[in-house]
Amino acid sequence: MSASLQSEAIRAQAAAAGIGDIAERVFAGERLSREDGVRLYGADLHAVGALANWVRERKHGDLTYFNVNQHINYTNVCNKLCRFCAFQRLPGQEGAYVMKPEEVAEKIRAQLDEPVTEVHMVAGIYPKLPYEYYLDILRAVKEVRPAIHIKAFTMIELMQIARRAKKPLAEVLPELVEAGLGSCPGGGAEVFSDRVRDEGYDKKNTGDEWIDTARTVHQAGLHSNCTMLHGHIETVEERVDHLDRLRLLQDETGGFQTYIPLSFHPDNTEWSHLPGPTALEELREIAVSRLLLDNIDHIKAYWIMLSIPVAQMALAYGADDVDGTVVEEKIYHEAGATTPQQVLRAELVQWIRDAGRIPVERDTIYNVLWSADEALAPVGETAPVATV
Ligand code: V47
Repeated sequence: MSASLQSEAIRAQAAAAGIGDIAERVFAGERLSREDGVRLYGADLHAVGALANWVRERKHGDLTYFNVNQHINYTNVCNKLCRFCAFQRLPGQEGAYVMKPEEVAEKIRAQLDEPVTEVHMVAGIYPKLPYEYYLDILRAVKEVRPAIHIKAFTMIELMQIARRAKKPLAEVLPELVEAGLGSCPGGGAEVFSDRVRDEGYDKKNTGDEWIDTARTVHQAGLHSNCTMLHGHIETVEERVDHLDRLRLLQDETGGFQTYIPLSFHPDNTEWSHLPGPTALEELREIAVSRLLLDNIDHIKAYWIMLSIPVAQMALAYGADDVDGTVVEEKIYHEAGATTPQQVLRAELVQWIRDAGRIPVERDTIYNVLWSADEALAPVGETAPVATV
């Protein structure tokens, strides 16, 4: 279908769904308001999805990004007692663990035969861990695999690390970078609303503190991602407020690379009576975020929590990234995720192709390493990266 026929079809679909005015603003490249955001949550999903897909294709065409990564959760000990979390353990509780730096190194060593370019390292908040521990685990990773990009520490962990260092975060970040930190993941943001925080995670830092920390990270020259944990007790207005606050910080710093809607998984949590989002709600979350977050380049459909079929659908509802090979995932699997712990690079490539998109292997900061699109990078069946 030609581009103008496509936008005519979307225009008609949007008009029938009562969001014709929003579609016109999207086509004109205008920023959508909070009120528009609330309306998008109430309108026909497929009309919202078609509009989001139009934005996705204008930004990225059919390109769909993935990476070859590995997750390490260095401790599950945590003092935040978040009601949505099945991963946390108290010190001494059965199943509680803290990895020694050598154990972290061993996890990296075990993947040396794989073309891994990123380690994603997040964990609970265990106040007994000294500042040096965090530097040591970064160094341990780099010693085994010097070229790997370390994406580590949520804003919540960074606040804890600075507390232990007894220094402002702005002074701590260069030391973490010196030890190997490359960028920061987007977790720990949950929903910024104080109401939701009071009910669900009142020991966690506030939304304002999360935003201030992300600002400091970006001002230090580091990129980060951002997230929202949706599908529990939050309202539509609270979701829109969360997205708007991310958008405002992005206007200021430009430091966010990717937004990832995280679908709440209820099993083994204090919120196990809640159902969690349906696949349709997950697709809407992807679509609304693509439309509201006009200043964030990428929207990630994190296959681990969505399932591969829903992630494939999400590539037609606004998402352009699917995360990576992962290897060993604990946070969602403890909370009932039934997806595999790992997919192979070739499988990721195939299912992106099966969804009608063009797979592009990226590094953490979106340099293209390999693509099925010859114009971007050499075509080949394996990534041309030697990361050891
Ligand atoms: O902060 C915890 C969430 C986050 C549950 O930056 C849960 O590329 C659903 O942030 N159900 C950590 N979600 C993971 C994270 C992440 C994941 C993938 C990619 C990136 C990235 C970041 O997971 C936590 C919390 O918001 N979480 N428990 C649960 N039961």
